[in-house]
Amino acid sequence: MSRRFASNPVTDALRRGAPAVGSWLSLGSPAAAEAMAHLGWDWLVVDAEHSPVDFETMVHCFRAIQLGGSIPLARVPWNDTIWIQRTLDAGAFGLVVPMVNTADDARRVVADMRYATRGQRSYGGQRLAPYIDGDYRTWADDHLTVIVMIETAEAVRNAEAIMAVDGVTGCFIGPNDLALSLGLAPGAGGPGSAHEAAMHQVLHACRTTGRAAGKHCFTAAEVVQRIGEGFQFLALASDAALLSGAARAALATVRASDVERSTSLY
Ligand code: 3PY
Ligand code: MG
Repeated sequence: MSRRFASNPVTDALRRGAPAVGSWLSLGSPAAAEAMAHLGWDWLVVDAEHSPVDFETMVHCFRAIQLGGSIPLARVPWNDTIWIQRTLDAGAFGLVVPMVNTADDARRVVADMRYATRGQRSYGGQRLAPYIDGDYRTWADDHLTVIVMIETAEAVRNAEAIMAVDGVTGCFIGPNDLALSLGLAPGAGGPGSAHEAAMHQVLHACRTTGRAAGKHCFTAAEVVQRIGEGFQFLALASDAALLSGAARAALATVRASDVERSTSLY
């Protein structure tokens, strides 16, 4: 018997001020989603912005994530009505929407994620209905996780107005695009930098409005640090980065052992 959801554990955690830690699926692979899903992540995001994933593969990833006991979210490529509708119809429990720079942008996200009369999502998209306790339409309007990405200087300036928009669950800082927008190289930042100050301005806006602040982190140590600072929606790296990081470290151990050079069977 599959699990039925009275609410959405990710939205619930963020609304009560708790952290929710997940990772990014950039490989567009249901096999990778399955390998990640049973590890205990609170959520996994299928990334449709920077990966070649198509809708059918996305549904397979969502199924693998749910089967493994995690919650499937997705990042759409843009703040676009059609992408938002199709990705929700495919069965996402919530969306991460890039480049939300103004309160109007955020209002469009919320409207696209809710059925009339609360929004303008077209009726349909019932793939999740068998897994929902009660009616999917009202469940979706009340419980989908709505995460807007803050990743430009303009969005940082407007952060409080964006976060105050009714229906927004939280934000997610894209550190690389934010760096570019500030005239820095991707990966730039650190204590005392303009990049770090911008992130703390966003955190403050979230505190003021009672929304969850989030960020893409590239190390476990940073996830721990950011939770301590009050961030809640934290992504740790991605399937691609974790795979290549573990492979690089394992291979380096073999290469460093000298066994290849010093051993010959013939
Ligand atoms: C960024 O760093 O710009 C991102 O979008 C990370 O997900
Ligand atoms: Mg980005």
